[in-house]
Formats: sequence, structure tokens, C-alpha cells
Amino acid sequence: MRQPILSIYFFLGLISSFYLHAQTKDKGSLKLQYDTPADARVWEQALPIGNGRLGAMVYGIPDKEELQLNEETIWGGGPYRNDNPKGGSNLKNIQQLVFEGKSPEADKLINETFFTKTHGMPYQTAGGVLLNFEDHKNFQNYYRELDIEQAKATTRYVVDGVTYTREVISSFSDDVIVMKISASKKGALNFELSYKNPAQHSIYAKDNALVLQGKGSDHEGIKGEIVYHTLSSVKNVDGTVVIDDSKIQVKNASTAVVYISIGTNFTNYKSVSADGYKKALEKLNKAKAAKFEESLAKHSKLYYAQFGRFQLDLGKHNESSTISTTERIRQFQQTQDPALVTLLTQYGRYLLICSSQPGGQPANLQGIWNNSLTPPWDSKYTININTEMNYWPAEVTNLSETHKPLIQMTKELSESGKETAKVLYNAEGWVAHHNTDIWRVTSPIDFAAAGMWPTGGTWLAQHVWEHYLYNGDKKYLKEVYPILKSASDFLLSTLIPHPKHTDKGWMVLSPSISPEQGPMSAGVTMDNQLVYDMLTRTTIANEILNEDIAYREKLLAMAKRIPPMQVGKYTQLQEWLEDVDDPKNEHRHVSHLYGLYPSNQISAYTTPELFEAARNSLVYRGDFATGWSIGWKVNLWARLLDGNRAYKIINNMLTLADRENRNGRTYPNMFTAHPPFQIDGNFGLTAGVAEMLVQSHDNAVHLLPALPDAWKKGSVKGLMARGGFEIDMQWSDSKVQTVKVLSKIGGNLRLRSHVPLTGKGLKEAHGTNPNILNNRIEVPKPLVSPQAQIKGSDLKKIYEYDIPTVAGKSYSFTIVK
Ligand code: FUC
Repeated sequence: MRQPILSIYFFLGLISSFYLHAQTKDKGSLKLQYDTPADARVWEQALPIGNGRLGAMVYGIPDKEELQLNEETIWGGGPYRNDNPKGGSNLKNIQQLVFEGKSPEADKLINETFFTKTHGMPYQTAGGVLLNFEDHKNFQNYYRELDIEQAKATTRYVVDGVTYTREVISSFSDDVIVMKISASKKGALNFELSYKNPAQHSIYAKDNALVLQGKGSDHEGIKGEIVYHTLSSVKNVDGTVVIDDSKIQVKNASTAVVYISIGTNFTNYKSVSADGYKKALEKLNKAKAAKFEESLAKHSKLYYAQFGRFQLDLGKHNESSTISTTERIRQFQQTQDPALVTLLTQYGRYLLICSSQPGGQPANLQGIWNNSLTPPWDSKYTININTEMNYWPAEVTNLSETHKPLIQMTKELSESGKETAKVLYNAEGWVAHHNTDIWRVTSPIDFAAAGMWPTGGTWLAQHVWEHYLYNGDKKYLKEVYPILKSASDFLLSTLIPHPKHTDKGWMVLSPSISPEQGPMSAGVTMDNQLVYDMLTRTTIANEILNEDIAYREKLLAMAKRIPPMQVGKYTQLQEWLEDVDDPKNEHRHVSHLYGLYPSNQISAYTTPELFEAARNSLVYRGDFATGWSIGWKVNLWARLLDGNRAYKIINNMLTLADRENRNGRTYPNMFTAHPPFQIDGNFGLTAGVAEMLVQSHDNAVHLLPALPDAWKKGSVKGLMARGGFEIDMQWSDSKVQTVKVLSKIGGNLRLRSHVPLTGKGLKEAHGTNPNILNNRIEVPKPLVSPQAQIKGSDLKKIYEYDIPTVAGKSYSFTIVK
């Protein structure tokens, strides 16, 4: 059966390729394009637009258009906490059970005393705006696109010889959604606008707009307190517009502009007192006063100011811009179209810009795009990998400001997590577990085997530090130092001696798990790595800011007592303190490899045993996985300096996810599939491609560390390295040819390259890199099992250079021929 289906698709693909070729005069390569509307039942065929706060999925259906709407603060429940008061008094018993190896008993007691009946509130859809065009069923010459250089979706088709065009943006300048609809024949435009909404709501006409008032759901005993107002209004040039209490009717117009504004009563995680209606109305009226073309220009300019900073060219494929995006994904395994990888990489940046802007909420499991009241995993913040992964591309692909909502959330968790630290652990500082939501809850959720993980906040705090490494802003560091210090305070007061390792003085966290698998444990590898990072990075921050020396010494003394990483009997990096890994385990979480990426505790050049062991662990885990796990593995293979293997993993992502292939990982709209849709895969992939081109975690700025054979020639502009270095680079014959580095904050630039370089001021490197912003923190030597056979890695030769730089100056280098 499969063969005929495939060939029909191939045939359809050919037709569409001719058609799109005729349609796309402007062959911008950064577009998603299609020759059919989205199927109304398949949300992953609709195209996402967003301005950080307001999102819409655009179906592009001629007779029944739908804009599925989202606003980032529409969540179930209201301000609440989830701390179980029984926790603190049971902690010691639980720890005892863990040390005795009684994991099931520990689980039971944890479930009873650390958990409550609430497991996080859901992020919820705002419903949709429907546009009914009675007589547009029989259309021809159909085309739709998402232009990610302009952040605009366009739909175009012909009915009875009249061309209809719809252009829609989620405006960065006006903070409303705007859709211009035009007909090529005067007076030919007739449509009706109405709402659909699955939540409790009412609809009425007011202030020259059609208003929908909706509310967030009650959930798990927490009352829904979010109230939102969606205001829709139409501005026409000619024809008539009539609003009643259920719809807006537009007749005999040539052009009409639809405005959609949403406001909620959300103020912050502790309060819901804002006047959402007023905010929405003000924005609506302001937006309506301007001409569409002017608003569009302002919007695209603001968007492009972020998007345009990073440019990528991995090579072209014949005709790649002339067939539909769905077909390009379907054919990728044959074509290996490098421009599709470029598009997917840039699409990750598009999605980050459109779902995460300063002053707003961080991107959740689906960014801001969600069509349900009960989305998978509540579409909240899973902070044992997924939320962090969302932000992996932020700094390196030159979108530092998109990182700010995550840093703000971490700050808020550092406030709300203090109570949890006290109630559950009798501890100082702050803690967060494996999930949180808009109300910034910090106690564990779900059940012990998934939620009993006390280092969610520790991981988020690393982002606060990384932001500093890329920008070197001491004022910022001073502002956020209390978040880091308080996260370290929690560790200092909860680390306990491991009774089996008193001889070595090891201090561990307990109870905990290696995310989402294995027994209830003490001293799991990922926790040890996170704790080590937290304590040592707080130490450096303390030193840079000239803070209290005694505290610094306390941190360092504790860091020395964290168990070092261990190489087990299968020459693997141990996931637990005990050598119990199963080499057949293909679990999607690769938590112990946190030390390799995103952290920098494992290096080919300074910890070769760990490097080798990490590679073996990753080989055991396999190459295929859920979307986000694929995203992680691209980064991990890049850090293992194996470009071809990273590229193989990219191939696993670029498989079409549709009804024919449940194992596909990229939907027609280029959202990646867990499955179901989860946005972290997109972000992980974007970060991974950047990591293949430049790395800056290991004492140097390493050029082309993991270039695959498939990308022999290419260029990148605006890629950021730690230390505030902005890199433009061209390569051919798989070798760097020219590099230009803009130093944003000055300091020593140490370059690592696989070819000799030359340039004014460039000297061979000696000793340690004096620039601490891209230096690795030394980790203690690993413990290696006597059974482990360390082979030693086959590394490509490297050349290292130093050049002192001045802030604001650019430096150019070329290959020595
Ligand atoms: C973690 C992962 C799942 C999923 C969920 C949202 O629990 O283990 O695969 O991504 O987060």
C-alpha cells in the first residue's frame, strides 16, 4: 500500500513545484510556502505568527479562514502555592530510606508528604476568529506563505477572476493582530467575522468592536481567575461594516483591515488586578489610526532588528525555493537540501523572537501557540530540560534580549521558591523542582519518579550566569547576584554527607532522581554537575563583584566535596553515583550529559577520559528520539566534535510528521514533533547548528569545531561567542577561509582553528586564556572503573592564537595558504 501513496505524493509534489515556481516572483529563501490551504483539522499545517505576547495560527482557508488565537497570560487557575506542610518533618526519614536503597518506600513517603493535589495549571487557547467568505469555496491559483524575514503570513487565491489577498501580522509595534484583506476588483469583498471559543465566554458589541470576554479554567481545585477580552474591529476603505452582538459583517468592500486586540487581568504571578478591557481597547484604537502599510513597515523593521543580526548560508539546492515546504521536508532524506536546514535553523530564531520578548512570559512547551484548554503536559514550563532548551539559541544566535523573560522568571522563582525551601527542606535559599507555571509554583508536581528533582532552579540559574558570559555587563551581574547566591544557599544547606563515602567526604543531594528514570537516589550525576556549576559560578561572580570572601571560600570548600564524575564498567559516563547504567537503555533524557552540553565540564582537550566516556554513553543511547532529545543530541555530537554524526541526527529531525508517518519529527509548518508538537525541538536544533559552527565554552573560540562533510562551503554572520565576540566567517573546502570578529566588550580573544590563520596582531597562544568569560572551570579528575577501557580520542589538529581586543573594534583573519 505504501508505494502508491508515495508516488501520488511525488506526482502532487511535481505539480506543486511548477505551480509555486510560477507564483513566487520574489524568491526569498526564508519562506515557508504552500499551494494548498491548511486542513482545518490539522493545526500543525497552519502557520504561526507572534509578537512575543500575542500569537495566531493562520490556516489560509479561502471560504472559512481561521486565526487561532493565543495570549501568553491566559492560563488556568490563579495565584496559588503547592507546598505540602508535611514535607520538612519527613525529609530525614526519606533520606534514610534512600541511603538504605529502599526506593519504593522512599517514593511512597515522598508522594504522601512532598506532593499536593495540584500538578500545575494549563496554558490555554484564546479561541479563534473566524472569517466566513460564503462564495469562496471554488478557488484557483492558491498560494500561501510565511515570510520569516518580515514576520508576515500571506494567503492569495482567485475566485471568479478576482484575486483575493490576505496579509497578517502580530504586530511588534502596535501589539495587536492585523490582517489586511483585499480584492483585485472594486467592491468584491464580502465576509463575516465571528468567534469560536471552547472556554466559558460571552460575546457582545461595544466601542465599535466585537468583544469576546473569556476566562481561564478552574483546575485541580484552583479557581480560574484570568479574565480576558478579545476585541475585533474592521476598518474599510469602501463598502459597509455592520457590528451586532455576534458578528461583524463586511459588504461590497475592496479592502478591509481586521484588527484583533487581547487584554487580560494578569498583573504578575501574585496578582490578577489589571484592566484587560482597557488595555485591549487602547491598543486597538491606536493601531486603527495608522495606515496598514505604515504599521507593516514599522512592525517588520522592529522584528528584523532582531532577526537580521544572524545570517546563515549552508549552500543551495536546485529549485529548493520552488516546491512547497511540505514537499521539501518529505524529500529531504533524498535531496539533503542544505537550504532547508538553513530555513529550519532560522525558523527556530523566528519562533523565539515571536514567543519571547522582554517584559513578557518565557516561551512555554509550545512557545505561545496552543489551540486547546488541556494541552499536552499543560503546555507549561518543564524545567528538567525543555524550558532550558528553549533558550539554548538565545545568546549564540544573537537574540540576547529574548533571554530576558527566562531570567525574569528565574528571579520570580527565586522569590517564590524560598517558601518551598523552608517548608520541604527546612533550608535557606530557594528551590524549584521539575515543573513550574505562570503562578511560579516551586514544589514538586506529578509523582516522585518524575517530580522529585530539586535542581530545576539550579539549572535555570545557569542561564542567568550564561547571559553574563555573552554580554559581560557587570551592572547586570550585580542585579542578578542575589539569585545566584540564594540558589547556592539552598545547596549549602541541603547537601548532606553520603554515608557510604564518608572517607572521601562526599556531599550529595537526596532525595532526587536522574530526570524521569531510575530509582530514588542520592548524588545523581546531573545533580552533582549542576551543583558544581552553581557553587563555582557563584564563586566567580562573587569574585568579579568583590563580594564577601568568607562566603566565597565556603562555596569553594563545598564544591570540592561534590562527587567527581565517574567512568563505569562499560566505559560510560555514569548516570548515577553507583555503576548501574544499562548500555541498552535508550531513554530520551540524557541528563548526565548535561556536563558536556550545555555545561562545559567535559572537554576533548582537558578531560579526555570524560570526553570518551560521554561519547560512549551517547552511542549507547542511540540516535533516534523524541524531538527535543534529537535537539539535545545535535548539540552533544557537536560538542563531541563529530560534525557528521551531528548531521545524521539533523537528518532524524527532518522527516515529515503527518498522518502517513507517525514517526516523523517535523510537521508541515516546520514545528518539530515530540510527538506531539513541542517547540523545544525547534530551539534545540537551531542551537545545535550554531554549535557545529562555533563553540566558546572551552577556553577558546573554536571555529568550525564540528563541520559535516555535507556543508563544505558556507558562511555565517553574527554568531555570538562568550566574551561578547560577534563572528562572521566564510568557509570552503571544509576550511575556514576568512573570519571577522567584532569585539563588543574588549578582552583577550583566543581563537582555536583547524587551519593556520593569519591577521594583524594575531600571535600564537600561550598559557591560560586571560579572558575568564570563555574559560572552562576546572573539574576534579574523574574516577575511572578498573574495568573501563579508555581508548583516547582521535582529534583533529588544532592551532591556537591570542589577540588582545578593544571594545567596538573588528579584527580580520584569513587562512594561511
Ligand atoms: C518531560 C519529558 C517528556 C516531555 C515533557 C513535556 O517530562 O520527559 O518527554 O517532553 O517533559
